[in-house]
Amino acid sequence: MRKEVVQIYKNYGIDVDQVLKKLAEVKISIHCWQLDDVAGFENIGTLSGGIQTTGDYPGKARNFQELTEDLDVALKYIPGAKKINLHASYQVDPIVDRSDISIKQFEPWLEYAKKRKLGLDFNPTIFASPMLKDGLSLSSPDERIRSYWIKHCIQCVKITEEFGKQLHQKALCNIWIPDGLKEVPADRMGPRARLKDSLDQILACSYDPTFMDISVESKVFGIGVESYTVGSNEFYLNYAAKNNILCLLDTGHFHPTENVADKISSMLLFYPKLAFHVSRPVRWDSDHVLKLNDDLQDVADELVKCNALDKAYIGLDYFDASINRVAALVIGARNMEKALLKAMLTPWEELKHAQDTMNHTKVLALQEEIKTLPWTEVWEEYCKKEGCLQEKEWFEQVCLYEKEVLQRRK
Ligand code: RNT
Ligand code: ZN
Repeated sequence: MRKEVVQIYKNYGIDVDQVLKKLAEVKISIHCWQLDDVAGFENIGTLSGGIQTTGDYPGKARNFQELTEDLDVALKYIPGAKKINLHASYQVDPIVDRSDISIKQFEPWLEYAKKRKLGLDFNPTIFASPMLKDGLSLSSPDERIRSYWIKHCIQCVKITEEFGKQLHQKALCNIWIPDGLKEVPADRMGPRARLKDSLDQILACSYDPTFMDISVESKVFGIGVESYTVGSNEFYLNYAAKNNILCLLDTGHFHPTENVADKISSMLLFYPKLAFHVSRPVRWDSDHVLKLNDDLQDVADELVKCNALDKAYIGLDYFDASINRVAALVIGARNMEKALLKAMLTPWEELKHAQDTMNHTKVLALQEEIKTLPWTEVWEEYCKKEGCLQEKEWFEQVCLYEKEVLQRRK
C-alpha cells in the first residue's frame, strides 16, 4: 500500500493500520449451505418451506467430505476471522431422526472446527421434512407435529451450547420456521399463540448463556405462504425483547423497499446484541450472492457507526445453484468484508458533527467524497496481511479447483 494512501485517510482522522487490525477480528459466520444448495446430508430430497434454489451447476458437494473440502478452499480466500454456520440437516453418520439429533451427529464438525480454530453457529432445520404438515411446524394445531419440532429445537439448543463450550466461542442457535398461509387467514392469533407457547417451551430447557445465544428469524412471506407469516417481524421483535433473546434480521425478509439497515440503531437501543443473515433479495427473498451494493454498504455502515461490531452475530445466507458454489461463497463473503472495510474507512465522527450542526451540505458532500477514496488499495493490503489471494488470483485458483475436483463429481 502506498504511503500516500495512509496519509489520505489520516487526513480524515482514520488510522488505516488500526482499521485493518479491527477488521481482521470481526467474525463472519460462513454458511455451509451455499455449497450444496441447502440439501444437507439426510437425503431428504426437495426443499420445502417456501425457500428454493435454482440452477444445476455441476460439482455440488454430496457429503461431509466433499462439503468440507470445498469449504476449506473457500475459507482460504476469505480474509478475516470466520465461523461456520451449520444447519441441523448437516448431521453426519449415524444419521438419526431430527427430533433425536445430539452432539454425536456433529462430532465430525466439532473436530473440523477445532482443527481450524473456528467457532460454529447452528440452525434447527424446520423445512424439507415429512413432519412439516401443511407447511406448519411450531405453530401447528396438530400437537404431535408441534411437539416434534419443539423437541428438535431443544436438541438444537443443546448442540449449540456444546459448540460454544467446546470451541470457546459463543455460538448462536437461530430458529426460523416457514409457517404461514397462502390465503388470508380466518385466524391470525391462534397460530401465533401456539408459536409463542412453543418458543416458551423451547426456552424453558436450561442452557448456559455464557456459551450461546438464541435468536428468532422473522420473514415477510414465502412461496405458498403469501398472505400470512406466523413468525412476522412484529411477533419476533416483541417476543425476543420480552424473553431476552435476539431477533435475527435476514436482509431478504422484508418488503422490497424496506430499509433493513435503518432497523439497526433502533434495535441496538433495546437489545444488547443483534443477529443477521446477510442476503441479497432480488424482487423477493431470492437469496442471491451478496454484491457490494448500497444495501449491503448501508448495513455495514450502521454496524460500524453504531459501534456494534462486537455486539453482532454476522451470518451470511444466500444460495445460488447456477454458478460455481465455492466462488459464490467467496464472492459474497469478500463483499461483506469489503463493505465493513469501507465503513471503517469513513469519518463518522466528522459526519455526525456536520449533521448535528445542521451542515447537511457537508454531510452530502463528504459522503460522496468518501466513495472515491482509494479503499481498494487498503483492501489489497488487507488481503496480503491475511495471506489471502487478490481478486483475480483467487478466482483463477477456484477455476482450477473446478476443473480438477468439482467437474469430476458425477
Ligand atoms: C429462509 C431463511 C432461513 C434459510 C436458511 C437455510 O427464508 O432465510 O434462514 O435461508 O436457514
Ligand atoms: Zn435467513
